[in-house]
Amino acid sequence: FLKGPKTASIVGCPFSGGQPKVGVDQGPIHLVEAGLIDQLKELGWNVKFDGHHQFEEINTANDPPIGKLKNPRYVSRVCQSVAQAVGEHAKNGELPVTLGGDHSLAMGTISGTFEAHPDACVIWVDAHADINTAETTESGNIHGMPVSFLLGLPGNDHKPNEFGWVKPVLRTDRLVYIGLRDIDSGEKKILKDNNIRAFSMHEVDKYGIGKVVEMALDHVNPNRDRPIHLSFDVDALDPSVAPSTGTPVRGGLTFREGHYICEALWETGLLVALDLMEVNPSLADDVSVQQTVAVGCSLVRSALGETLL
Ligand code: 6HN
Ligand code: MN
Ligand code: MN
Ligand code: MN
Repeated sequence: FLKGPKTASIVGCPFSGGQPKVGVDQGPIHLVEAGLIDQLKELGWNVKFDGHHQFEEINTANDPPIGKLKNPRYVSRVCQSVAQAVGEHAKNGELPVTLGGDHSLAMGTISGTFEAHPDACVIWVDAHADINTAETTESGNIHGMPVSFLLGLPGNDHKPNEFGWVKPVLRTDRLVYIGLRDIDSGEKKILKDNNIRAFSMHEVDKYGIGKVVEMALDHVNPNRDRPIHLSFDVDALDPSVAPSTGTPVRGGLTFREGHYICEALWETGLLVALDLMEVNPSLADDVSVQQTVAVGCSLVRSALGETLL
């Protein structure tokens, strides 16, 4: 995949069960309505989009919490079906672009990627580490937990059986974070105890984004030969750049820093899957929503080869 697959498959996931705020399920619908598919075609991609992913409806009344975890059955089943969709596209040699929806979906997308690319690495761009375990989670919101499930961290022994299909496909040294600035105390301990490499906004300020991306790649992909899965939570960007999202945190990536990450990963020729998560069009005024959706589309274009010159 020297310059990446030529077909991108859009996996739109109108799903919000991993967190409590309504509206994030409308994210993918807005991104597609804003013209993302034609924009990618204009970049030379063959784009497959067969409508937004359909989920089995689960009556939340029949889905009481298990331990602290909210909507556990619903989140699990949706993510399992997303894993299957992404896995199939990836095995076909296509580049799956998953549009969220909340970030619990990455449990599915990354599981799918590893089915096709067992030696892949993950670059997680986010204000948050999303690495709480079933024990450490304070909110019970599963969008704060997908990474711990994918790593198979201890403390997830208490992970409900419903999530038994999530295999520990990800190794701690094949994961790197960029953009962190709001980490729960339990998560800080997990990052330390497991020696997980993270470039917070402090490191972005200190070294600059160019150096940070290079160091991140040196860590997870020293020989630049491993397939890359980029999971981009739009709340990694500063709220002034991407206001319409459920858990905004000030002090985030600038417009250019966010785009630079996408451009630099495209340039590696190793990108095999992309997630764009947590766009919530119901959480702001019309102008802010339009701005956030437009930024979302342009991040995807950058990751898929749009250049400035
Ligand atoms: N996201 N650490 C918090 C929690 O609820 O566990 C926030 C998680 C945010 C998740 O933005 O994808
Ligand atoms: Mn499909
Ligand atoms: Mn996230
Ligand atoms: Mn986040």
